[in-house]
Amino acid sequence: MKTLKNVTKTIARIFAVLLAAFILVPKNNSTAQIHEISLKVKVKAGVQGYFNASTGKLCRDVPMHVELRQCKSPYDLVSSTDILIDKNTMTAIANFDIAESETYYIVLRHNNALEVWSKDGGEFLTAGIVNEFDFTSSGSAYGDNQYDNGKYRFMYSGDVDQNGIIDGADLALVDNALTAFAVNDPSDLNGDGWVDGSDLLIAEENSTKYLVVSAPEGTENSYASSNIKNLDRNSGTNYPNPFNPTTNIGFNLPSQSQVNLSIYDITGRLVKTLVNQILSSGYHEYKWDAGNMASGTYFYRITSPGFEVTKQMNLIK
Ligand SMILES: [Ca+2]
Ligand SMILES: [Ca+2]
Repeated sequence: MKTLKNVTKTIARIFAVLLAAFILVPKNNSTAQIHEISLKVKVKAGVQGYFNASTGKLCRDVPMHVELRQCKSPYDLVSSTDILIDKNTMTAIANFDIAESETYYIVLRHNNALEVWSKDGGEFLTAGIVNEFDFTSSGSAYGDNQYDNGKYRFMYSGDVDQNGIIDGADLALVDNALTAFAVNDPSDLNGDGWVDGSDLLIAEENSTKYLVVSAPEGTENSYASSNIKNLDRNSGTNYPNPFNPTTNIGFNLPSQSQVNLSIYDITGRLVKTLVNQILSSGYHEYKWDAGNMASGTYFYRITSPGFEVTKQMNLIK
């Protein structure tokens, strides 16, 4: 009888513990689930020149910035993250800190490639699962502005200054980096670790095609504002350098602002002010004619509210 009582007690205790666990566990799970539900997209993508046809793989892991943008004008940024595309699988999972199932544009950016938007109309992405989007298959990019190597489609290489156009300014950056034997530089257009003639060839080809970002109409402002991070690093470039007797100094403005661009000699003396006024957003370029100046090192300084850069250039007569 005593034993039966004990057994009943024990069973009652087990029930009590189970009941407590049953009450507590769902609470904990539901809290955890709220944080665990996010929007995940497995992205397949590559950059022109990074694909090694003999191995069938990218030549290195590729860092990318991924954005989700609204599907309607003005295509506002919803969320963004950075990913590292695996060179073997050409994929990476972008984990966005939002949980709304919705139709979005997926936008990819790489530090030397032309920004690419996903297909016209956007993609419906579901929170809580791993969605997939393949940028390497035919017709997967908005405007289809990708390089086709016969097997995959890749983001065009060559937009070194990240202003949305592959042009002479980018070509000059690659040329300068090549002359300086730069390593681990954004001008390494094919991702093999150094800047050489093969990179110059890609820049030359793409800059003569006047390649620009293909994006829905009305995205200019959002493109510029999301580009600020890259502008700080790349803004202000002159070409040619060294020069005789003229050189062109180019820079990007994310928004309309007051800009001063001035030239100084090696002693810090102001030589010339090329511009000192309010300029519209976008790319600007000014020519400096140093025909009456002596050979030597000069500096140009670009100042704008919240931004200042000083760079060196050499006049060799
Ligand atoms: Ca460019
Ligand atoms: Ca290279």
